[in-house]
Amino acid sequence: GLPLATALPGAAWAQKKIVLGFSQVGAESEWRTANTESIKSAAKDAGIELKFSDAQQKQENQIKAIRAFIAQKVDVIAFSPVVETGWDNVLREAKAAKIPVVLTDRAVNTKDPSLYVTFMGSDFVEEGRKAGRWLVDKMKDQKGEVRIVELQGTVGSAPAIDRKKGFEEIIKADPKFKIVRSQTGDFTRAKGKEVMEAFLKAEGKNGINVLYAHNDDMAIGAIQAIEEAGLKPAKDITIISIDAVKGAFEAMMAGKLNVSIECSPLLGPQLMTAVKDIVAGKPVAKRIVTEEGIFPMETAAAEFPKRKY
Ligand code: GZL
Repeated sequence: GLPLATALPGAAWAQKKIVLGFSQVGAESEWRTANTESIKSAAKDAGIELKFSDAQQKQENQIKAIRAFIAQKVDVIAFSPVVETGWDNVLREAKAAKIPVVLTDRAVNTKDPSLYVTFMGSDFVEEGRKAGRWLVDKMKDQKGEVRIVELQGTVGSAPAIDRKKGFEEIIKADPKFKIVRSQTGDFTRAKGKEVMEAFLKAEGKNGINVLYAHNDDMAIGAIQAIEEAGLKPAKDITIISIDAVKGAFEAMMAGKLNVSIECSPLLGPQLMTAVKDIVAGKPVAKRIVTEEGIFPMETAAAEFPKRKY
């Protein structure tokens, strides 16, 4: 008789390749490039065809990309929303086209949670709390006021809103902590340096005790500004940042950064598992939280060889 393979209907043995459309925020930070690398390599390992778009941190480019994925009738759409609001219309178009949507890394602010299947990423409020708790402990013997400047992430983005909220929730317990300046550095090294220069000019060389940066790239830019002002980063100004990317470990090993709170970009494998489960019609948790640690300067050299991003 016929060899078995030719007897089976096409679909049974030549499984159609899943097509995933992914709209990425941009390439603004070390974190982002590590996140993109994780997604691309996980798609390859999973045998999923990836259509990838870089929005250069512009919401309108993400919306255009999502519309293109709908037109191409991809199996699943995933994206990391650059800001929290303004997504309902395009998500309703995806729903009308019966294309499931996965949120990775950042959340959206919507009244209709049926517009996405799951949101996987860090708890940014907790990251802010961890930064606050580390500072409260570091300054426990400090009697006078602790003057803090804050480099916020992209205006309107979930990490910027939530990291600020978590940090303030912790430091408000003690009136000695004062955020004297707070401005966005848009998660980039260049803007972080530029804004820190302005903070130093406004507050004077002895007017700042602490820098709280919402990501390592802005902290690294600020470190350059602090050194150019003739101050010692991590000594004259205590520096706390978030992500724990390679650049942060290098700065900590050079004694220029005090602590980095981990925010893992390695979401690729979890995303591909969720995509396969969705296509297979399996239930997927509405919220998948990534587990993360805290890395102070003292442990940087020992941890560095183990880091994956
Ligand atoms: C956090 C991510 C943030 C990083 C920044 O999950 O959205 O965006 O903290 C990145 O480095 O630019």
